[in-house]
Order: sequence, then structure tokens, then C-alpha cells
Amino acid sequence: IERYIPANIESKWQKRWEEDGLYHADIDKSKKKYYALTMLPYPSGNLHIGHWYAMTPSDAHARFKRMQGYNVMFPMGFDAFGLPAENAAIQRNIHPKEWTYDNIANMRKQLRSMGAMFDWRREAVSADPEYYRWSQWFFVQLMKNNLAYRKMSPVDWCPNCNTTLAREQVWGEDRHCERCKTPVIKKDLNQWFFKITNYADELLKFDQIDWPEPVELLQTNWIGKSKGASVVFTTEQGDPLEVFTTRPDTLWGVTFMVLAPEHPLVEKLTTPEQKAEVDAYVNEAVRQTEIQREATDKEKSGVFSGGYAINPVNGERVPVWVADYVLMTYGTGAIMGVPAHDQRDFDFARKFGLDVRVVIQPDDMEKLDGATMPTAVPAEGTVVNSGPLNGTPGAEAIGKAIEFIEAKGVGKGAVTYRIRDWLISRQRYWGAPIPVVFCPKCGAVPVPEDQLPVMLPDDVEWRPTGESPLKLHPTWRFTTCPVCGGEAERETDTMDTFMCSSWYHLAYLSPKNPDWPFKQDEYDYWMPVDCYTGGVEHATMHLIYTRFFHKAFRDLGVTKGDEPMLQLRNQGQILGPDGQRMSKSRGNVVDPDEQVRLYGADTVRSYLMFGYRWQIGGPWDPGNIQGSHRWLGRVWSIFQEEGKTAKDTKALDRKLRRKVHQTLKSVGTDFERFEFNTVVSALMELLNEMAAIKDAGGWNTPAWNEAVDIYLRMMAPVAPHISEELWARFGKPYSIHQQPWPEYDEAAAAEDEIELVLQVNGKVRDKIVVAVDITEAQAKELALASEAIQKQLDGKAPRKVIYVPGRLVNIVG
Ligand code: ANZ
Ligand code: ZN
Repeated sequence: IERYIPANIESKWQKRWEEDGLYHADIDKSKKKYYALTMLPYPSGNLHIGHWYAMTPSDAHARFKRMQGYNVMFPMGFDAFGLPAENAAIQRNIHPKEWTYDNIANMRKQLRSMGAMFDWRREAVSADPEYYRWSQWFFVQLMKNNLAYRKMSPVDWCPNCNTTLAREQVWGEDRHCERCKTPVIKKDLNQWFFKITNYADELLKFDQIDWPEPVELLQTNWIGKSKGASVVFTTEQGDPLEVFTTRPDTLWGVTFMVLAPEHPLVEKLTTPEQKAEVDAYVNEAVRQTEIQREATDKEKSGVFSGGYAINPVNGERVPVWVADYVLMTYGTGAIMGVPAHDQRDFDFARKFGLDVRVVIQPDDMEKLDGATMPTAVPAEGTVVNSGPLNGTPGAEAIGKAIEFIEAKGVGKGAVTYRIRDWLISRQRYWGAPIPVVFCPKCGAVPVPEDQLPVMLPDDVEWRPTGESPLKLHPTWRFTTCPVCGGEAERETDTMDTFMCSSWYHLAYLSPKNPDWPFKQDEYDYWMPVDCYTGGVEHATMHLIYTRFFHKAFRDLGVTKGDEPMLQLRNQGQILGPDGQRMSKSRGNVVDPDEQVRLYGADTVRSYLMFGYRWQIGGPWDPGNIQGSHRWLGRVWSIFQEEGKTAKDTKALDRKLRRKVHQTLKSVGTDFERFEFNTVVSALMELLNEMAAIKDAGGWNTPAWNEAVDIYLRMMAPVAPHISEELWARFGKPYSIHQQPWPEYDEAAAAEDEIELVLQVNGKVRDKIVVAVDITEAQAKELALASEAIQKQLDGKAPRKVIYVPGRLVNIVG
């Protein structure tokens, strides 16, 4: 038999499958549908090994589902808008569109080399006008239903380049511009937001979906729901100063208050003596990111405003400070400082010499003393030093405090969330234009649906000029108002690309549909997504946005059901052979194209499934991929080369069938569990057994032929090309990828031998292999005949012999 040469078979089958439309997924109501979705790539230029690692096991899983009888759709597309296209275009001086579409053309080819069951007719590219027309349409619906609104919000701004910067363009501790190294400042711009906060509570519910726990936890933290109270203090000038606290039971322990530097009352509260210091502090603080400001290991900083506020529970006058550890974007942007029981407040108080007053005494601790305690004590305990609340046990304290402030009319129970509304405005060129027209008379007007898409013009100056590129176009922004027909101007910002990727799973249903974002019958048949695979790095942004999007459009009658994706599975990451993240600068990048040239796509697929626990990943192993290649080579020769057939093959047949059906069972469950490594290792083990049986004369029997048949089907999802080739060579009907998953024969899989444990006085002394149907008398006889047992008994007769069927024999001496 000739050697296994993947190049001779892989492109041949890929071509045939494509010509036959083998992976076309069409509505077929006689079958149960299965929508398998894997995260679409950004067209960065080349597929990297991470794409293969995410996509080919996902493909194997989808193929397995198809063999189980599901009508499977497994589409692919490109998340084609975004900043890297602009950066690359600036560097290479080519148009972002050209760069993007060249990359897409190249990556399409690379994706085809995987031999995946993508239905290319359903391809969706988010930068196509047929696609972003609907991104804009979704925007318009949100706007018309008060789920999109405009508000002033800060952006990072480089005062030297005179431009807004995306998050990725701000670098370093000092937050400087990536181009000119000037420290960035914040600047307020009018920007568009989606009201994701309306859905905060619903987004916390995961009971309808099977998603990995870490993702649910990340989303839960991102949403950050906190229960407590809002309490209204009063400044000495008489302004209400509201705080959010999770611990209203500590209200009597307040010794100061802190405002976020951006808080609107800072100016009013600041006394003339303190003004210079406060101004300087505020200017510096607003430049930092929230992450920097919240870092708990950061030395606390702040300034006294000179002003005071009155604590509504006891009438005390407390100093008001300004400090950057309080964020304007959370709660009310102001806090009550309770240093005895909150560590951040404690650090602040010790640094600035403010009082520390104990109001909670944990029952199992010595009496706390504010002057000497080394840290805050956040634990529960009995309320002390708190007037009407004194003596309240810990468990009741918060409830009682809320009753108290509500009765007094100075506050109420409250819930707050960390999640903010989704800011979708980008002052960038390469994105979907926000479909809004500003009219001096009518205000912000959505572009009428029959005028969509608002085309992104090609002829713009996309090199950095200091302005939003669409603003500089000589004509594009000037238009007429859709309402009054008067002169008006277009919104010149484009949409966050997460908007485009929030609905791409709907675009696949019927890309380029003329009158609705999708064909309704396609939606009704395929949605929701049954299985979604991709990287855990999308746990918060994309995976929250897409859930929000689905829920918002459910409420607008566009989508159905509560969740877009029922099951989510995350792959791990492939590292370089050095165990480090692959990167060009480290020179440890493995190019999948080269691996395919060396070993073939089937080997690369098999290795990526065999070499790692998929959900974990690990370093690339050049030796191991050769092992996977050898495995396929052995399948090739062991299945095709002639062997010999013994006269009596009964025992061999029995043994072979048992192994085959046991493997079938474990491979099936492991596919379901995304445990691809044990799928492949079980197949390798079965191959070894088959080789041994072939050598012993078990070749070309009905059992052998059944084994080959089942083997190829089990292997087909992992290595689709070689399976198809061998399947054809054995004269079986095209295509193996249309065959059902093999049927499991439980009787064949049953063991006919079991292991019995032999004990003397309860201690294990030996183990013997016996027939499954052994009688009690036979078991006892064999046990007593064991050398190890005889040695233990040392010639004495046993007092008693106990048999536990199928498990053990215990001899009592
Ligand atoms: C007094 C207090 C006493 C607090 C105590 C805690 C413990 P979570 O759980 O994250 O919701 N806080 C409120 N708004 C803030 C802001 N904008 N920036 C920084 N911190 C803020 O935290 C809620 C607690 O964080 C609130 O309860 C408040 O401090 C602080 F023993 O109020 B607490
Ligand atoms: Zn108008």
C-alpha cells in the first residue's frame, strides 16, 4: 500500500464536498435542528493556531451532532470593522477597506483548508453594506424605543494629536498617546449609549442556559449588584448629598465623607483657602482610569474640600474630602467614610489623621478601640455607639438601620449596579455610521428605515488629522432632515464593533435578506443557538452585549425566547513550545499553514484535539504532532494492508467487538463533554487492540469489518479527509459525513470477566480475574486456592468465607 500522503487526498475531498454542497444547512422540519456557532474571526491577515484550536474541535463536535441525526448549521463569517484596520492602513498606506477585504480573501482560503463543515453560503461580513444596513436598523429600533440615548461622556483625548483615542491607543502608567507619547486628558463629548442597565437584573439569571461557571461569575461581577441603602446627608450650604452604602448599620460610625473628583458638588463645597489644592488634585485624578484609581494596593490620596456635611442620623458635622478612590461612575459618586469598618476608609483616615469610631463589636473579638486598631474590622457584630440601634445583633442591624432612616425620611433601602450603559459611539472611520441626523429644528432624528444603509464613504481622509474622519468629508455629513426637510447634519461617529457582533448569529440565518434582518422561517427553525464555542476573554463584553441585545429585541418583538445561546463552551489557549503566549516578538509563533503543509489538516486537527484538554490548552509540542501524524499513518496501513485470518476467530472476534463497543460508548460521551483528548486517545488505544487482533489472525472477519466501519465513523469528526478516503476505498457509499453515528451494542461491550478482590480478615491480599457468571462455590474455591491467601492462612482452616457477588471474597481466619 502506498504511504499516507495527506496532500493527495485533502484538497480533493474539500473540492468534492464543496461541489456537492455537502455541508449546506437548509431547513428540514423532519429533523431536529442544531445550531452550532463558533466565534467569528477578526480579519487580521492570517489565521493563527488559536483559530484552529477554537474552530476545529468545534467543527468535530458539530460533525458528531450531525452524525447523531441532527440537522446541523455551522456558519462562518468575519467581524470586519474595527480599529486594527485603520492602524494597519495608516502604517501601510492602504485603504482600511482594501486591507480588510484582502485579509478576508486570504483567510477564507485558510479556513477552507481546515476541512470544516462551514456552510459558506451563509457567510456574513459585518463591513458589507448589506450587513451594516441591519446593524443600523437595530440601532434605529433601539433609539425609537428609548433604549438608545445621547449623553455627555468623557473620552480619552490627546491634546497634541488633537484626537480622541481608543482604549487600545492609550499606554502606560502615565496614560500616554501611542503615537506622540503625550499624556492623554479626558474630554467630554456627546455620545450614544444603549440602556443595558434596564436588563441588569435579568442578565444576572442564568437558569435557562448551560454556560461555564467562570463566565457566569464574570458576568455577575461585571453587573455588580449591591444591596444597601441610599442616605441623604446635607451640606452646610443646604445641598442634599446622597451616598450609597451597603452598610447603613454603620451610619453612626461616619467620621468624614468623600466625593469623587468629578462630583458636581466639589466646586460648591470647596472653600477659597482649599481651592488651589483641590483644583490641582481634580485635574490629575480625572486623567487616570478607573482601574488605576480602584487598585487597592495604591497609596490613598485626597484633599480636604474645606466644607462640611450633616449626618442625618445624629446631626453630626463631618468634614468632606475629595479623593480618587471614590468613583463618579458608581453609586452616587460620594461615600460616607466609616474607617472602623471599611478598609479603604481606614487607610484614608490613618493617612490623613481622621477619627476612627467603632460602631460594630464582633462577638468573638476583644473590645475594639478606634485609636489603636491596626486594620478595619468589616465583620458582623453587635451594634454599639449608635444611639437607637445599640445592642442590635449583627444579623438584624442593616434591616433595622433601613427602617430607621426610612422612618426619619432621610434615606431608603436601595440597590445599585456596577454595570453602566453601553457606550457605542466611536470617533473612528472604519465602522458602521450611526444612522442619525441632527436637525436644528427637530433635534436628533433617526434615519428612516427605507434610507438605510447610511453608506460609509470610501473617499475619506482616514490618516490621523485630529478629527473624526467622517466629519472632514467635504459633503457626506450635509443632508436634509427626514422630518422637516430642512438643512441638517449627519452624526459622524461610527458604532462600536461589539454592536455588529451582537447579532451576527442572526445574520447567518439569511445573509443579505432584503426586507428584514433575517428570514422569519429561518429564525423560527434555527434559533436559539444550541452550542456556542469561543474564548473566555469574551465573557463580559461580547457575551453580555449579545444577551442584552437578544432580550431588548425580544421585548420589541423581533427575537423570541429569553436567551440567544443555550450552551457555551470555552477553549483554552495554545502557547508556544516555550510555554509563553505566542507572539511575533518572542518568535514562538506556530503557523498553522506550515503545519498543514508538513502534516496535513487531519493531523493538525487530531493533534489539537489529542494534545490538550480543550478547555485548558497548553504549550505546542512539535514531537506530539508527529505522534498524531503517525497515528493516522497507522490507521491508513493497518486498515488497508492484508492480514491473515485464523481458523477459529471466535475469541478474537468477541474481544474485538467488546473493545469496539466500549470505545464507541466512551467516545460518544467524550464528544458531548468536549473532552476531545480522550476521544482521540480512545481511538488510538482501539487501534492498538485492532493491530494485535489482526496479528493474531482476527483480520477480515465480520467483527473486523464492523470494527473498521465503526472506527472510521468515530474518526470522521476528528479527521474528516482520511476517513472519507478510506471509507471510499472500502467501497462504502459517499459520504461518510452523511452516515449515522454507529449504534452501540451493550451486550457486545459487556465484560465477560471481572476482577475479584481477595481479603483475609478484611485486608486485601490478592486479586483474581474470573468469569462474570462464576458461582459462589467456585469463587470461594478459587479464593482458597490463591497462593497469597494460603500463605496468609499458614495451614490453618478458615473460620468463615464470605462472598460478595461480583466484588470480593473475605476469609475470616
Ligand atoms: C459605608 C461602609 C461601611 C461601606 C462599611 C462599606 C463597609 P460594593 O459592595 O462594591 O457595592 N462606595 C459606594 N460608592 C462608591 C464609589 N462611587 N466609589 C468607591 N466606593 C464606593 O461597595 C459598596 C460600598 O463601597 C459602599 O458601602 C461604600 O462604602 C463604597 F463598613 O459605605 B460603604
Ligand atoms: Zn428637522
